[in-house]
Amino acid sequence: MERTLAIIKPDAVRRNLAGYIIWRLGQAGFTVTEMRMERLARERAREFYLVHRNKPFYDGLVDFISSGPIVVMAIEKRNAVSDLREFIGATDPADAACGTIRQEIALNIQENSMHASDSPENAVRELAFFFG
Ligand code: FUP
Repeated sequence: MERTLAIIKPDAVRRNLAGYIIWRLGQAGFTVTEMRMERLARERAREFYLVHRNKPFYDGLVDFISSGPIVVMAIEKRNAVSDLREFIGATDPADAACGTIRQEIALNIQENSMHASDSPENAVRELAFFFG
């Protein structure tokens, strides 16, 4: 079993799609072991996305992720990290494969509905960031 972090982003929460996404996770064999709805303060958002601090989209990303409630989840499955990345799809919904969450519901490259840790090391770090 492997653990990873998933976030349902403000664009999806705002459109009442959180329940649908959680249902889809269950159908795909992911187990939600911890879950909380919260609104990220700007400073927490800046810290979470620190690796992107020099990217041109950093300020917009921080504004967006702190613009409304998110749902943070600890997810468990065999190969959870890579399987969840596959489940959410490519960053830009225009490039996301058929059947992925981002292809189905993301609005654009910024408002892309979900986050998933991109490596086992980042999964450990991001789980600690939200769940201690
Ligand atoms: P991902 O791991 O698929 O979420 O994508 P990245 O780590 O590359 O980017 C993190 C977040 O930054 C994305 F989810 C959305 C945002 N982003 C933009 O807003 N514009 C870009 O050009 C690239 C990423």
